[in-house]
Amino acid sequence: MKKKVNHIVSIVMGSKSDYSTMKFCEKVLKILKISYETNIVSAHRTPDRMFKYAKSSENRNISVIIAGAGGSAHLPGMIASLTRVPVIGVPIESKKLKGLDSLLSIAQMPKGIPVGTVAIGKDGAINAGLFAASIISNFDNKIKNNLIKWRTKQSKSVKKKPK
Ligand code: RP5
Repeated sequence: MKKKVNHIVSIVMGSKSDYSTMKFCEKVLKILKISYETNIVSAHRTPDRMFKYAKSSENRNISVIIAGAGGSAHLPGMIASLTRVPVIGVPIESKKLKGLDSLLSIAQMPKGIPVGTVAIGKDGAINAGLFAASIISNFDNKIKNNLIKWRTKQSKSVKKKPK
């Protein structure tokens, strides 16, 4: 019989200050009953940690990586260059440029190493969790059903009239 794989999403962020945004990924994954881990890994402040983290991700059974970073946000691209695990980048809203710097740094990867990029801030963090769930639902029926239920609930919550 085929052994059931436990799909794990790995959430990383460049700084503790990113957690106020990245906690929304955790929230979504919890609702959808997806296993996850959360770590601080900085491309420029902890480059050795980043290298070890990315290099070990395939052997550690990680299905999707969600990487949040702000400013000159090279973390998602650097991780993606070191693993074939799909990486979703969350642009953190920076103080000076409101996250436009983060967005462009993550989205504008030159060809060869892709990073799936979501919107700046909380919406992006939520969508990153949902996107990871969509990827995992290709291989896991339990997660697929949880995602379908979540979407049905969302549709039902939208009123037909504004008042
Ligand atoms: C990036 O620098 C982090 O992802 C964070 O968004 C930004 C600012 O970090 P802190 O100065 O708040 O630690 O590496």
